[in-house]
Amino acid sequence: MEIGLLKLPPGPVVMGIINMTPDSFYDGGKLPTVEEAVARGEQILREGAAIIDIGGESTRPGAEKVSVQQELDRVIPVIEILSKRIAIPISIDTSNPEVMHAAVQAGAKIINDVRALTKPGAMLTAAKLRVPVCLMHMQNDPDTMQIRPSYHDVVSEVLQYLEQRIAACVAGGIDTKKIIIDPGFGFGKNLQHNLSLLRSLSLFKNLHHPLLVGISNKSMIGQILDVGVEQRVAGSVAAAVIAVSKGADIIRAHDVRATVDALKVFSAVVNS
Ligand code: 7PM
Repeated sequence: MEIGLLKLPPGPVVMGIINMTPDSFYDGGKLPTVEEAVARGEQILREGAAIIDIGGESTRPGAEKVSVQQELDRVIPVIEILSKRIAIPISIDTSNPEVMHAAVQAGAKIINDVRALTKPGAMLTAAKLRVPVCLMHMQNDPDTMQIRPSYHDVVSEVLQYLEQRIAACVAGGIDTKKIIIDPGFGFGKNLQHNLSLLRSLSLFKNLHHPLLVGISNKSMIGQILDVGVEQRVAGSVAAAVIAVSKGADIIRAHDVRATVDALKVFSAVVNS
């Protein structure tokens, strides 16, 4: 797949996650060190990911607010080291223009924004940086999004939002070929909303942009299985396979090897 000038391997690919936050699903409670994060990045690479996503802001409801400086301190040293050591592109999970700019200077190749470039200055900064951007749908903000998510028709409302954000970003100078879209599983959605979006995921292909899906370890899987976050691997992999069967191009995942293996089985069947 090609996203602007960025080349990715053919077929659906996995985006591995490095959470530089104290509430990462992996390092319960403590902030990973730069060394730990770099080691995690090298592991993600070995396990077959095509992209590494690095974020320093927790978007969990009730998470402590981090300043721009804190976010920079968390992610920039890791991006500087990893971008020199590994061949796959790094994406920066941020909504702040200062972080976008510094991350791309440090070697990041993709901007992944759960707020779809709605913060002041974010769209202009992304346009000037000329890197691919992922626009994600979220209802309300991280603190309030899970209080009472409500839609008349979740699928058409998320589609309409992404259509509007694509149009705004193109008008704002972003190359349409560099826009990735994401329905934002779990971001202002209850279980029924998430299931409706996954069931109807193929409709997002009508927007004609690469489609990214992040379901890995989310509460959607926890609710279906009634298990904690450490027991969601198989459920997450199942959801990833369903997503690619409906046209997802990029799967954002914590358990990279398991997800890569599942997508290889999927692709073998499709290409046979
Ligand atoms: C706490 C709560 C920690 C939620 C981490 C999370 C997505 C994303 C995230 C997604 C895109 C997580 C989320 N989720 N970016 N960033 N799509 N594009 O589960 O679904 O990792 S953060």
